[in-house]
Amino acid sequence: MRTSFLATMAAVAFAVLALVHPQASAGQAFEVRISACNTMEHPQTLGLLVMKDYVEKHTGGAVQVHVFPNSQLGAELESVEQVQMGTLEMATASIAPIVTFQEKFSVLDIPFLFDSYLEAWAVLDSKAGTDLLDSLEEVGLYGLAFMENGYRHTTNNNRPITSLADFGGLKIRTMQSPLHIDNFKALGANPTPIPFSEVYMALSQRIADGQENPIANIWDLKLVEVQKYTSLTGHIYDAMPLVTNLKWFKSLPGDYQEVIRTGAILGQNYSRFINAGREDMIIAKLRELGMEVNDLSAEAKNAIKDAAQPVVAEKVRKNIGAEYVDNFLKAIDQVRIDTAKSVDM
Ligand code: EAX
Repeated sequence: MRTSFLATMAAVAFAVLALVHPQASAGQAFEVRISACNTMEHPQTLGLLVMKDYVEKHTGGAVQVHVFPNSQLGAELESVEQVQMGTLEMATASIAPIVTFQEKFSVLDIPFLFDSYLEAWAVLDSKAGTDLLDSLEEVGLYGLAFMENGYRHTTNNNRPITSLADFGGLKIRTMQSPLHIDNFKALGANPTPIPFSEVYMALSQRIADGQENPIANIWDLKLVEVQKYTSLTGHIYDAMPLVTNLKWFKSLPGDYQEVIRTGAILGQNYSRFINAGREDMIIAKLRELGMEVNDLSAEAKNAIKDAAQPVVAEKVRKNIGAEYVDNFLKAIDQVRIDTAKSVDM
């Protein structure tokens, strides 16, 4: 009797110790389910697989990572909601749905914010980007990394977009985002929000003339079958933050948290490189399959920027405060200055 009481007390003490000593991970096992809306071939999903390998290897298999593509566990918004409620461990989502949870991310929805992928990555990896990820803690989430989605371009069935005027009256599918809708209204288009999983169907049934997405999605969704033109408008750079439930993540043993954080960054970088590296190849394949793909002149891009950027930026300033936006713009300037300095002889 007495022995068993002592044994119970010892077990309780051990359990309490394990709680207050997050390093004590021996013998504990965890399952991590990640919800993704993209296909298994999309760069961000491939990045998640890199993370899976790293995490499983460096925890000796104690943390098992399961990647669910194609919105199998729900669309982006619902998946992040599940993570917030603690019924799902992780999810990735584009900036637009993330804005629903933390409005500060809307600074990234300002059109033509970054001049290149390298610039976008440098800013997201600077304090400006990590501050954004940290701000998710205010809503019970923990931001692990910015998986890549890429520059968003416009496809449609009516005409190649070579100037601002070509957007006129086009019915364009957008994400369910007030800022994206404002952006396309400012361009003279007729934006129609439709869920990601219904894009192909909406285009094939002519519910919309066109849509906008990065090259990887244009390819994965087989839009070549239902769209004639891809115009490389590059109006918004889009990342897909990988988020987890703050409380759940912090309850993990400290060494596992560290492995997951490192794995997420490796996966993020992999998704960036594979996406940027594949885009020209995919464009060549789209052309082979009969799609007309056009670039835009600098003048046309400037006219598009001038029509949309002030409208969206003004709204973002109103929503999250001019100071936050200005500080973010300063961080972009700093990256530009540092880049220029690095080639000064
Ligand atoms: O890769 O367009 C969309 O709705 C998607 O969220 C996005 O681009 C995912």
